[in-house]
Amino acid sequence: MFEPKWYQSLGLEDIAAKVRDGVRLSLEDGERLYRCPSPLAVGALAHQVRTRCHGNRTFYVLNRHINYSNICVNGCLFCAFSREAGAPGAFQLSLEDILGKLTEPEAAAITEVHIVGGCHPDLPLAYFETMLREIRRIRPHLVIKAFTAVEIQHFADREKTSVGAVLARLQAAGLELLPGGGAEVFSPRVRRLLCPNKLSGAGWLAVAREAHRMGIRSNATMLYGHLESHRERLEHLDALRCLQDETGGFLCFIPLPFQPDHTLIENARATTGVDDLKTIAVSRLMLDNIPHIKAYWVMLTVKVAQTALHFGADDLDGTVIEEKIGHMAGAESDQALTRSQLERLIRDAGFEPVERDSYFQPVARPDQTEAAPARHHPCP
Ligand code: V47
Ligand code: SF4
Repeated sequence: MFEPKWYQSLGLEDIAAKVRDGVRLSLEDGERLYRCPSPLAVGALAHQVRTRCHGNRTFYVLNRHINYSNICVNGCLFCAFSREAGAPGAFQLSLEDILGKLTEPEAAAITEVHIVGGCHPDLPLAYFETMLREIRRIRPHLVIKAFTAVEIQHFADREKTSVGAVLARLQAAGLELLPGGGAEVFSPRVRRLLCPNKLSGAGWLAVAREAHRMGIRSNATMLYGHLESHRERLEHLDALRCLQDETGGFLCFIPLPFQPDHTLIENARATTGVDDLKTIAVSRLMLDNIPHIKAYWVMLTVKVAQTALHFGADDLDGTVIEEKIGHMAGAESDQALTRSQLERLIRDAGFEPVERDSYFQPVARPDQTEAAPARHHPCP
């Protein structure tokens, strides 16, 4: 609801008019939204955009996460998941372990598998090609969303080949989409302090650009709530917006609140609920060309994720089944949600739940009330 007097009293009438008219927001607009004392006003603007794009629909997916290994050469300070090879807690799944996770009864109805790991020093690209081919063989209809831009660049470096060549081999083996991890914040200042060994922000964007050029769609994330400033968050969003203008390849953006337990960041604290909701809303408002904003319940908590549906988010991710990266850093959410739990959360928030596939198309299931037909929305 556009309430001119409300926005006027907050000094945001020009931003409200831009949102109403579909005009792109500047970084300074973004800073003013972060400074606004009323999270509800910022949320209402984002809700306007979300409703214009998706109506009353909120998406979820039946999916399963698999981490093939946590052995990683990068040692990012914010990461409680990774281990050096041979260290206590280091793991690496066999192909049988991975296929077993996809044949267990809990995974029977999933339409997507989300596979990521650390930057493993020794695993050759052939291991990942076999993994994808075997998954394709046993579950031919599953969409395989796998390997962050950071892993893809690591495979290319290890094989002494190009990112394009790696992506082509993985695509031939069954890779369809890249998940959005590894982006953190692109700021070189923050990366120097928190993840100096990791692929740079420019490098992350270059891998996404190459994937999009090859027809591989991808997601994007932002890890927030550690050392970064609001300006650095907004610059991160702007870099994604610019690449999206160029390629149109991003499907979804996922703000990831930093989970501080067992990390190497001193005096780290969890984000607050208001920062989480404002960040969802500012993301929706700044990213005027990325269609979907995901409230990832694993890291936001289920309650904040549900509330985020009124602050610009239109997707809840999905069933997940098993999660390590957030939980090893203290995430308090459960490991899994069922379809009926997801639908209840969405309905209770006043929205219409829509089971989607990995490309955000509604899934029609013969055993369910028919999913709503795909409607074309004029934005993003
Ligand atoms: O790549 C690492 C981040 C990412 C912490 O694409 C942390 O649909 C919070 O990318 N606290 C993994 N975050 C999660 C991810 C993701 C999740 C769900 C859906 C999708 C998608 C992507 O989590 C990592 C890293 O950027 N991360 N440590 C931490 N302590
Ligand atoms: Fe490795 Fe990713 Fe953890 Fe960094 S965030 S240490 S790259 S697993």
